[in-house]
This record gives sequence, structure tokens and C-alpha cells, in this order.
Amino acid sequence: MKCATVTIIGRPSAGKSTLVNTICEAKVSITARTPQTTRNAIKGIYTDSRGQLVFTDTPGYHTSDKQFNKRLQDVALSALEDSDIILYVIDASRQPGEEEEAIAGLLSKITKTPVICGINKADILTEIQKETATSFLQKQLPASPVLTFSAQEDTGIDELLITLFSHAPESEPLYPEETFTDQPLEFRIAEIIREKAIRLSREELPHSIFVEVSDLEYNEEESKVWVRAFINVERESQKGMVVGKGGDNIKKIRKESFKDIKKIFPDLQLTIDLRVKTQEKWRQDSGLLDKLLT
Ligand SMILES: Nc1nc2c(ncn2[C@@H]2O[C@H](COP(=O)(O)OP(=O)(O)OP(=O)(O)O)[C@@H](O)[C@H]2O)c(=O)[nH]1
Ligand SMILES: [Mg+2]
Repeated sequence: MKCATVTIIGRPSAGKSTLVNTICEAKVSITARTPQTTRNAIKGIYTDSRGQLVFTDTPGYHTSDKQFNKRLQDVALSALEDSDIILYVIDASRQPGEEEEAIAGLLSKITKTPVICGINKADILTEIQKETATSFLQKQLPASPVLTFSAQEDTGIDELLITLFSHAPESEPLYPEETFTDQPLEFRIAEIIREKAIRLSREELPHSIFVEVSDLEYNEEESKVWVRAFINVERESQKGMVVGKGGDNIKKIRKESFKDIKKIFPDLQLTIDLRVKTQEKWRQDSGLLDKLLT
């Protein structure tokens, strides 16, 4: 059997989380159009007859001096350590630019770990975009294989898995076959709610939101589960944006969250109590960031 840990790195919105979800055939990591959706090192586990690949999805690598962005960078960089394979995902629908050069430069210095390059979003790329990305990668990382796929459309993924397994060491699986993630339940629920809040809010809000699940209670006799969660924003004025007119928006967030959370508890009657709270300048609170960004 083969088994490898695979860290996925790339710019914000390259499609890293979509890729993990497609490979693992499960909602492991939340996705959204807005950049910097992922904030943690999130494991997605894929097992077949060849063996096991333990992916770590990471926050999009964004060069910035702001404390919050630096902390996200740290999460991504520390996931690179001790990984058997690095999968560098690029979105060739955007020009490479400075940020892509920073990541490629960083990866070119890594000699002990194989780096596989993946050009994502093949479904929307022109031939010129594919060629530009391929020549960028061949120049920056000449020793690395380059594959092209669409995480969203699930094309080219079999070839990617073949390449990853070919670089995987012989080893026993790290997780039981049916496991697809190692995230605690409260974290998965908080992330689902954050995804819906991000998707249902305007431009500036996604970065200002974090979600905490404060209570998760089971009543086994009555087959019930009860969740209380808080959507936290940075400023009092943002509360109204999350809640919406007459509570319209928060109702939508709750409804959409319910659909996904229900999949975690298919046999239980689910109740979600969702509230909005302000935590002034939470992105500058190092203690809180220590808890939130792991
Ligand atoms: N057309 C197309 N869109 C894609 C593909 N993969 C991902 N996307 C879209 O790209 C956007 C970003 O996807 P994510 O998976 O959240 O990207 P990410 O790299 O995890 O982003 P961060 O967590 O912010 O770093 C979403 O709107 C996805 O639907 C793809 O193969 N084709
Ligand atoms: Mg992501």
C-alpha cells in the first residue's frame, strides 16, 4: 500500500478547496468566489485500492503585511513542513504576477519534497492561458510535472491521482478507509455556516466574519440535535448587513446551513439557533487568532 501526505498550496481562489472536495467526494473544505475563504490547515483523506492520500488544504497564499494575512501565510507555510508531496495549484485564468512568483520562488527552494504542479480551471481556460501557465511553471519549477485539470468539472483528476500515487512512499494508511476528514464536529458546523454567510454577503463582509458554535446538544432518546452558533462581525454596523431587511438574510443563511448540516445528522431532528454578534477588531486580537487559525 502507498500512503502520502499532500499539502496543497496556491493563491487565494485558485480552487484548492474545490479540488480537495472533488477528490474526497465530500464537503471537506468550504469554498466561495471571494478570496481567502480557507483559514485553517484542513485535512481531506482519499483512500482507494492503491492506498491513501492525506491532503492538507491551506489558506490562499497572499503577500501582505497585515497581521491577519501573515497568520494565514504561516498556516500555509507550516503545512508544507513534513509533507511527503506538495501540490501547487494555479488558476491560469489570471496572469501569474508577483504573488505567483513569490509562491513558485518559495517552492523552488524546496529540494527534499517533490512538488507537483496543477493548472486548475481547465474548463474556462484558453489555449494561450494554458501555454502561459505551463511555461511559467516550467521556468520556475523545471523538475516538477505539470498537470491540467478542472476541480469543478472533475476532469483530469484521475491523472492527477496517478501522479500523486507514483510519488507516494510505501506505507500503511494513516486513517481508517471510511474517514474523509479529521475535523471536529463543531468546527465543521461553524465552517458550513461561515460558507453560507460569506456566499450571502457583500464584498467587504466575508473577511470580517468568523463563526463559533457555542452549544451542540444531543437528546438521544428523542433523536434530536440542537446547535447554537454565533456569526461574529467586526463592527456594529455590519450586524444589520448579515441580518438583512426583516431578518431575510440571516434566514437564508440558516436555511442553506441547515441543508448541509442535516447531512451530518441524517437521522436526527435538527434545530439551529443562529445569532449575530460584534467582536470589535477581532482580526487584530492575537489570542483569538491563536484559537481560530490553526
Ligand atoms: N470554472 C472553474 N471554477 C473553479 C474551479 N475550481 C474552483 N473554481 C471556483 O473558484 C472559486 C474559488 O474556489 P475555492 O476552492 O474556494 O478556492 P481556494 O483556492 O480554496 O481559495 P482560498 O481558500 O480563498 O485560498 C470558487 O468560486 C470555485 O467555484 C474549476 O475547476 N473551474
Ligand atoms: Mg480554500
